[in-house]
Amino acid sequence: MRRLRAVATVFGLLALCGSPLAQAEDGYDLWLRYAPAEAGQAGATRVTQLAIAQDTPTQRATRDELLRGLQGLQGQAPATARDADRDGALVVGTPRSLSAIARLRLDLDDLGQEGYLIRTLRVDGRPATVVAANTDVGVLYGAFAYLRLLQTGQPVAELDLREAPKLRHRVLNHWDDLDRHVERGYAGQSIWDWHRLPGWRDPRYTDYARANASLGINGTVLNNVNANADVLTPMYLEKVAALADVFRPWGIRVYLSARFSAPIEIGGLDTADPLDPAVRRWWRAKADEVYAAIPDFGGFLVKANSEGQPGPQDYGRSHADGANLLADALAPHGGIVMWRAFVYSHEEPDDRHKQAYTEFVPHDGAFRDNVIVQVKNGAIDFQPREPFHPLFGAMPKTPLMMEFQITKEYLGFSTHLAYLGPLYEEVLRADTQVQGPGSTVARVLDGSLHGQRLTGIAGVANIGSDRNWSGSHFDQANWYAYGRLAWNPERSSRDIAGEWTRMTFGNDPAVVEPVVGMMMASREAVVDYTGALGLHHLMGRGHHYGPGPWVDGGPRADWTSIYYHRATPGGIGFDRSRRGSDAVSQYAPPVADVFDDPDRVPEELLLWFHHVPWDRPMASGRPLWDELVHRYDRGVATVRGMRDTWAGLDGRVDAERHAQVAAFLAIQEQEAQWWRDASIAYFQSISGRPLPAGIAPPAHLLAYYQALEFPHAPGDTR
Ligand code: BDP
Repeated sequence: MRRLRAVATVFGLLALCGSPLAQAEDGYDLWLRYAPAEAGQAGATRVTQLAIAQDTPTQRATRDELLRGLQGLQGQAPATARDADRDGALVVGTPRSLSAIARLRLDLDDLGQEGYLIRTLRVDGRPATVVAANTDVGVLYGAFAYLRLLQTGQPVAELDLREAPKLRHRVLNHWDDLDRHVERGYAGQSIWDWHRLPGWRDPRYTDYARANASLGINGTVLNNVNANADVLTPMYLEKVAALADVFRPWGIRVYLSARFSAPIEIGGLDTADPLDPAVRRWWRAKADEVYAAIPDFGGFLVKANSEGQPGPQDYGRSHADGANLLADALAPHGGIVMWRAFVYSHEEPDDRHKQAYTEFVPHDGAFRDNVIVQVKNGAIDFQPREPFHPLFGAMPKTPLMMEFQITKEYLGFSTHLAYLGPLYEEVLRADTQVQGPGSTVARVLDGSLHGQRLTGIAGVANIGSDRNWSGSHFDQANWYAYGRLAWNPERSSRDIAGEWTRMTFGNDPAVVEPVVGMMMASREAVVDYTGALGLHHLMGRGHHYGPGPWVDGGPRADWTSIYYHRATPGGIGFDRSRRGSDAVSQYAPPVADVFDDPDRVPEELLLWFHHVPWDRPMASGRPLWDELVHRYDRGVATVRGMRDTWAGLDGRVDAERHAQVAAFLAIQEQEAQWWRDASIAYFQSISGRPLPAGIAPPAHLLAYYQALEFPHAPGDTR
């Protein structure tokens, strides 16, 4: 993975600075850098021999990864063998792949198809570390876990770990178009080089698979939910099959976004009506064709009757009719349908917050067994903070999967440092209370609340062809955190931040502590400078870059900002209480009661659920207007603090990455200030209130901010 050029640069920099910390790194290696262990640890972690079978592609991938990792971490790769005959061997396999594992008679029952154990044991009388599982892929995950222990400087002398994923389908959603444009992508073009596939299999595809497998991500939807039917034509299926071949050894299945009207566009039919026999035949034949090319194809993801996409309602049919059509076609092959609940229609005048629930709850129980409904974390759209989506817990007879956004459409694209772990954790731990306290969103997802067996989670990828994959070094942490939480939604985002930091920047506590501190404060900073206290959907029109709280007019009210903040001289906020749109009643009664009451709703969500006067007293003692201004200021100040912290790490982090992060933090500070100033200028024009004492006025007049245009901002829709 590392480039020769990087090596050359290393020597150059070493000569210049004499410090190994100045080693140039471009971020391509992600959290799989396998940099030499810290002094003192190398001896303790020394693996003398690797006992592993090498018969299947997954076994060979596991071997290669372990050799690569151990070579990097301990300076020397161990010899490989089929049987351990030295003290200190790493013995890796399933009872079927390795007789040494079979002889140990380990209890692997509860590990399922993807779990693993890692134990310090005696193998044939010699001390050894064992990584065992029921399947090759379980072993692969165990191998990555073992390497992670070494990378993060954990003691490995007496190990006894067992892990199995809590969710079955852990997938990335790429919003990648076939011409390599990435919708809401801020890391360059799509990594899928469709034109050169299937002939050219870019080695990057393997590195992509390695990175995902290291987290336990086991599926990827290759194309945009705003889908082009061409991906289902024979020409593209051949390309998809080539990618599937690359990913298979790493335990990753491919899925495709299916355009509901494909039978018309590429099938020559004059309808896509889900109840039409010719349409049903077409999808069955298409599924057969897909599976002939890709025997382990995962299934379809569908965005239907949402934001102009075709769907079953075009024919007077329901979401269940549409999903079941595809489910029936995939069922003979074991495929699944991930049917999105991100729907809100043109004609519907009701609060957009309520529409998915209104449309889906009546169909609870009407979906086939191989359908899972994919629900965004909140009811609007991946805002910096949203309450959990009311569908979680409200469809006990239907499997629901989570959709998080990893790409930061609303949190500063790729230049702002915003660690999303705390956002994910906040939603996963939210208590729906549908079956009393403890009915968390995580338990809806893992199936334990309603006895679901089909479980899953999706993350809208932030991956592109930029050398560092995610557009910024810190955005790699969001891919990482998503993957780790997909494996176990109960984990703490702080622990994950620590793990990622160690693997990405090394184990020096003088680096780890401040970096984790920055990460943990960063999401709240974005909330503060883009609009705190439950404000939402305040960004620029279309491209969503920068502030646009004044956005009004255009094709639909719920694509404006004023629809959401409803600011008037008298007050601000969207009244979703029982006296307003009544969205609160979509939550279980104990939650609804809290959200309904402006005195009990968490202050962070006040303006999400209530329209209140500007002078409403807040917990701080300040009136609402002053509090809002205070939060805008606080957000900018936090970013300034992050810049200072990072500046203090100069010399402790390699120069190349340090410089880019420093430059991006400078952009973030400027843009946080812009958000703050533009927002204060706008809301002050409505509230008519003076700025609190000591608060700096915006740098420009409101008209200046309103006139800014960004015609070629990245990631826009087409
Ligand atoms: C919004 C994006 C839009 C997506 C849509 C979706 O702005 O580009 O197509 O969500 O999830 O966040 O379908």
